[in-house]
Amino acid sequence: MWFALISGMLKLFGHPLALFSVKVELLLREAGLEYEFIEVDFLGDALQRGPLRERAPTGRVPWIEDGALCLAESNAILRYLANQHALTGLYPSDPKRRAAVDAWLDFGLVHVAFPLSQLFVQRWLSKHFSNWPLDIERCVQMEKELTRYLPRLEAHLSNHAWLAGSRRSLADLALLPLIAVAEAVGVPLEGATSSIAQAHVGMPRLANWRKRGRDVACFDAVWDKRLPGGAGRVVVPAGSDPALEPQEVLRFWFGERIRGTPPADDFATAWFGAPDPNRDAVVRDRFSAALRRAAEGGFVDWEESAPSALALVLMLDQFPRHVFREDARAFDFDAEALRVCKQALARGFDRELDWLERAFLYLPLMHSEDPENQERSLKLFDQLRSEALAAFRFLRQAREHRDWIGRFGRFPQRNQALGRASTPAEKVFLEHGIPGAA
Ligand SMILES: N[C@@H](CCC(=O)N[C@@H](CS)C(=O)NCC(=O)O)C(=O)O
Repeated sequence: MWFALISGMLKLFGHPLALFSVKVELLLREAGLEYEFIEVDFLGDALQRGPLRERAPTGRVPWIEDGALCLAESNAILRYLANQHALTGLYPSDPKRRAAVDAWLDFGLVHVAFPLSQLFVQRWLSKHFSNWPLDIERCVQMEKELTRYLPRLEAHLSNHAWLAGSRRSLADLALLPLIAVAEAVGVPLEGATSSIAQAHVGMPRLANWRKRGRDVACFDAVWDKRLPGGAGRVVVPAGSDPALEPQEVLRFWFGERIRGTPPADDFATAWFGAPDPNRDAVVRDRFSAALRRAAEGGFVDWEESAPSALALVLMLDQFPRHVFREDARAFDFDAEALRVCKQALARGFDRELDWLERAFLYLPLMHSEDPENQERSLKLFDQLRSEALAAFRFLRQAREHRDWIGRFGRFPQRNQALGRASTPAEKVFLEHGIPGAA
């Protein structure tokens, strides 16, 4: 009491959406410590200007003030609080056990928390606060870092219940809020939809550890509820890329054509001709930022009408094939394209489009390696051809694609890009068949 009167209550300077300050909050709640929370608008310019700038020891949140002590760096804060309040269950005094906690705290901060928080800023916060520019190169770098180190955590958790042994420790509290946003930033732990998950066929132990971590009494209150839809199921606000309109995508793809007519020759060449590095570069320059956003659900409002749903399908199904030619990432967006396509069909949007637009709306089905989707594709293109003779070319392609899946169960044309070994029969087909792109 005497101490509290002299020093005042512990102050935490942070932000409800700053991952590094959330981990401190988690410990304060877990330990039942009283504190005053002072929100620092780190997304604005509070750390560059204004009265708090001088007070922030490192120019970043979080920091705490405890009497005369002013301390930054989230891990240092966790250790200080654990020492100060004798939280030996979370931070053991035995040197060896403590070292294990320290090791995971450090590893977690450098190799996991840093890249994940960067992705969180880039892919999640930047959607809500448009003054944070999206830096795609940086995202790729951060994903690489995670691809290298998350599997280490996954492997470690295969024979440990918690990071530093059989009990939950500071290390778990430090990493839980970070791993909680994995899906929200495009790093799925379950299911293989991103390059990271594909490389490691999901990370079930990490996912399980996170589930158990959510049972930490205060976890939901502190963190989960702050993310729309709960962590991992973020609902991205509509229209997050105001610069791009569906019409721009449609004009780029179809030109100024009169509805119902066949495409001009140069467009047919662009769609069906040999790969053209110049066109790839144009698509990359104009649309790769939008593509990222589309993959993250940044254009959900485009799903609501026939023309904009078509624009979204073009973006997800066609653009990656230009931007990532000969690369596994060319197919990363297929599942999302297929979802948007099927939803548009369920809503009858194809009936509002002309034959050529419909053909492109149906294409994700043709690009699917699932035989059922192939059958559906064939039916739709057959129907389309019966309504517009000019759609014959698409019907022929639909037949070819269905046959390839019937024969091989997959598109051998993709094997190399996807790092799949070709079977002898596929090798013969690739060498002697006349495979088009799939
Ligand atoms: N290593 C520091 C990192 C803190 C940090 O990166 N904080 C972010 C918010 S999560 C920040 O203050 N960003 C402000 C900026 O980048 O200007 C820690 O663990 O506390």
